[in-house]
Amino acid sequence: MVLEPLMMSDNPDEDDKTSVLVQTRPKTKRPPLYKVLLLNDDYTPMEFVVHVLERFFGMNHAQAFEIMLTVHKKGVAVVGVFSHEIAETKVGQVMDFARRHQHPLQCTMERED
Ligand code: TYC
Repeated sequence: MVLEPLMMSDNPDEDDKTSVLVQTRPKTKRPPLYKVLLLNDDYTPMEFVVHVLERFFGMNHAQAFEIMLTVHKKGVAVVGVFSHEIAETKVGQVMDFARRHQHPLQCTMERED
């Protein structure tokens, strides 16, 4: 009977084909953030938009009025940045509130890069 020699290298990692990835940096990846956007339209009253910004985005009257005017003039503005879950909740609250008052106000969310 001939016995094949069992070869083993000095480096134990070369013997089995499974390998372990060495973690170089500690993984501290933060979850993505989402911008909540308010869109302009021709019908929603300005006071209603100001109220929405005060009620759902915690703005004071002056801040809310300023952001409302930005949307009115530019067509869109970021009204807040949140986690995915909070952003979805805000969008839902605004869309629901606008629909209940029969205003065409649109609110969307967009992932931050
Ligand atoms: N453009 C609307 C008006 O003139 C006001 C408005 C502002 C509507 C912001 C929507 O997101 C909006 N009545």
